[in-house]
Amino acid sequence: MRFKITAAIIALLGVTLTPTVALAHPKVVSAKPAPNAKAARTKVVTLTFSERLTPKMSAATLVMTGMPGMANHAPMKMAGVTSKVAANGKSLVLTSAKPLATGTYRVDWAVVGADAHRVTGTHSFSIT
Ligand SMILES: [Cu+2]
Repeated sequence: MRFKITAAIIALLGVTLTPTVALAHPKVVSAKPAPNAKAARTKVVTLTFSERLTPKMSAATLVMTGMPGMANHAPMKMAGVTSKVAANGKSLVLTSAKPLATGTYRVDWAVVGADAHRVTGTHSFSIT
């Protein structure tokens, strides 16, 4: 419970404190797993943005940034992960062929919204 509240506050701060470059740029409004969450094993990561995305110009990659018992884990791009804009037009869905192993991960995303500018960002979480 305490963790969920902390995660919610962190998520809220992240949204509030993100500098606004221009009002029209897409930004992440929700994510599953949530930002910095310790999530159960999954094959799917979903980032939902504040506006509709241009599917052809919007994609993400998944990078493993840490593994239990392995110090100085170099960021490793995960093979077998695809990304796609969902039917709602606002969610970018990453799907892994295999359930993600225990460790820490970072999504590197790049999307294009209504104003045609490319916007990039990252989203971090861990799998327990
Ligand atoms: Cu723009």
